[in-house]
Amino acid sequence: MPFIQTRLENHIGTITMNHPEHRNALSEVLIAEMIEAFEAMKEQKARVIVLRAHAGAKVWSSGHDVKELPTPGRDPLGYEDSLVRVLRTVQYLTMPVIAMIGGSVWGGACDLAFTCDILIGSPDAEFTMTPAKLGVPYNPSGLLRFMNVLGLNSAKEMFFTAQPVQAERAHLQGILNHLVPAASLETFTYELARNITCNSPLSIAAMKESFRLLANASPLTPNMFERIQGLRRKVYDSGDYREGIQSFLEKRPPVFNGE
Ligand code: LCV
Repeated sequence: MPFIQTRLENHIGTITMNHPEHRNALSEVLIAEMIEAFEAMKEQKARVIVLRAHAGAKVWSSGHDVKELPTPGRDPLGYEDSLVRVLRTVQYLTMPVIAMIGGSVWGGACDLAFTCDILIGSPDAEFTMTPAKLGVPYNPSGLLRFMNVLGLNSAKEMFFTAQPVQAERAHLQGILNHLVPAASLETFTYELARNITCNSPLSIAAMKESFRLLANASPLTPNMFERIQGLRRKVYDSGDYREGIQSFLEKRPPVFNGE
């Protein structure tokens, strides 16, 4: 049974995450199917893609598959990590991706949703950024994305508290482009998607890539990059990182001692 279902109608692609048993955890298998689906939509000249969870999902996605996080000593969000690869796929797609969100969104799934171009949510949507709860040092490109979407202080609060941002506040903070009643989420989303399909795909593709380049245009000297990597290595080499994963697997709250 595929973890990803796809549909393409009138230039509107739909990619549905469908692994309810594991709350749509972004496992390597699910992500491989998702990347394949995005690339197929590009081949078939979709003009816009809707990324959603299966009908009735209480959890849009529970984020990176914790059971697939590497053992301490290896970067948990390295360039070739499957989550980081699908984020790049979405960014480099020439057509807009709309995240249609009902239910809770966790960790790397927040980054996946924020990497989409437009987010439309229902009142039960909520966003929780979990690295601090797992002892994971989030990566610079992800931190920059949250800074761009939320602004520095709100991004810090989301990462430092690991507390959910509910739909209302997510809309106020600009995470959600639109907050609509659950009953009209699908109609509203596809109406907006249809709008996009009537516009020039060439113009949109050029503007999407320009937005990407401008949003990432933060000068980072090699020294700055190496300092960040050194800070991150200390964390993913730590007992806290080990404890974060172990506590999840043992279904108990983590006990961090900062070493
Ligand atoms: C593996 C899972 C997961 C899962 N991985 O259902 O951003 S970072 O840096 O933190 C990054 C590293 C990241 O994204 O990390 C992952 C962050 N995600 C989370 O912390 C959310 C973890 N999941 C949960 O808190 C709960 O599963 C929620 C609240 C999403 C749903 O709770 P619910 O009671 O409905 P269960 O917890 O019973 O989960 C059902 C099954 O899905 C697995 C979970 O282990 C369980 O499997 P078993 O039935 O085999 O025990 N599962 C859920 N999320 N991210 N596996």
